[in-house]
Amino acid sequence: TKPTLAIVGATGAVGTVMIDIINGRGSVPWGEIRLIASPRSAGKKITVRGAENTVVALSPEAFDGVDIALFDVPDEVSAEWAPIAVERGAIAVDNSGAFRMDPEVPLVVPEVNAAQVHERPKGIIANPNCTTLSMMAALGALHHEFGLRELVVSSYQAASGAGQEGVDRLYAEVAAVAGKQVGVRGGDVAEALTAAGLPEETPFKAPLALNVVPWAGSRKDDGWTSEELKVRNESRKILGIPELKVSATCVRVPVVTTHSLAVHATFAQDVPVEQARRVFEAQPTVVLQDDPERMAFPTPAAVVGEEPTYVGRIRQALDFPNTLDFFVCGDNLRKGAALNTYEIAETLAG
Ligand code: 2RA
Repeated sequence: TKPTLAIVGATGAVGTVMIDIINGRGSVPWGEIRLIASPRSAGKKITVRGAENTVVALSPEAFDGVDIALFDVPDEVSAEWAPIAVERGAIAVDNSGAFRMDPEVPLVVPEVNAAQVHERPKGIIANPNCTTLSMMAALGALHHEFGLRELVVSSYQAASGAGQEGVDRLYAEVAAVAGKQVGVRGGDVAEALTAAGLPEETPFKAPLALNVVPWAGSRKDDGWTSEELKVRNESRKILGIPELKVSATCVRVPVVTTHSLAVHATFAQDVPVEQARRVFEAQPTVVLQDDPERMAFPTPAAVVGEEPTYVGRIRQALDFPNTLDFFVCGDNLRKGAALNTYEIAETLAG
């Protein structure tokens, strides 16, 4: 019999993309697909692969008969409910931050470390944060070939990383400044937002329209943010390089969806650009878009809704040996969240 798949958080932002991905697949290995959400959303009807599916409320019994449960819910909900799903016999694949750095929970990007799905003493597999994930297909392929030693990255993170609330805020800010002479001396952006009646409280800590904000996530020690530490810790764990030197600066930009990263990566050996290109071309989940003569390079707006990671602007660093600079774009809601989680489930199903 075919395995039963459950999606916990089926009505949320990532859960919705997950169903979209499942609907777009040519075939799926699942018998039943069970949609689970908070009691508030229970009873809602959603079409999955042509059949009407009724959302059931999160409860221990909801996991009975489930083989693989995908969690797209806040950290505290995963922390409580993933172990319950495991008790009921399921493998939990969790997209929250609750288990990512637990040494007994593998952190998986299938094109980098798929075999680790089988090493799961707690019955839980974690999906990385979207910022790390957006560069992993590209970086994993290069590491495999050339041996990564050091990583310096700056992120350009989309508003949807902060959820629907973030998207709504960005649209409201853009509407508030549209057609106005602001962002110039005497035309303060923050004042324009206040004048338009926008609440002072924002998920981005500063105006995002006509601006960039060098802050994403929560405050950690010594001036770092949670997003920056996730890039460091998760990259080390996924690539299996515990001592990898990493420094990240995470920045929010006025983009709705798709995270971008400027990557400065140092390897154990010299990496000519042509060799890097060959590695990217051989990686099925990477699309190379890099032709300076034709101004071909990836941009986040063009990558929205795409499954692969787009790579461009590949250069050998002029002043740093064995080092490449390049730019990547990945849809933070797809490969950055729902798609990678679903690919882990596909890997489990064989
Ligand atoms: C963000 N990476 O972009 C986070 C979402 N988990 O805000």
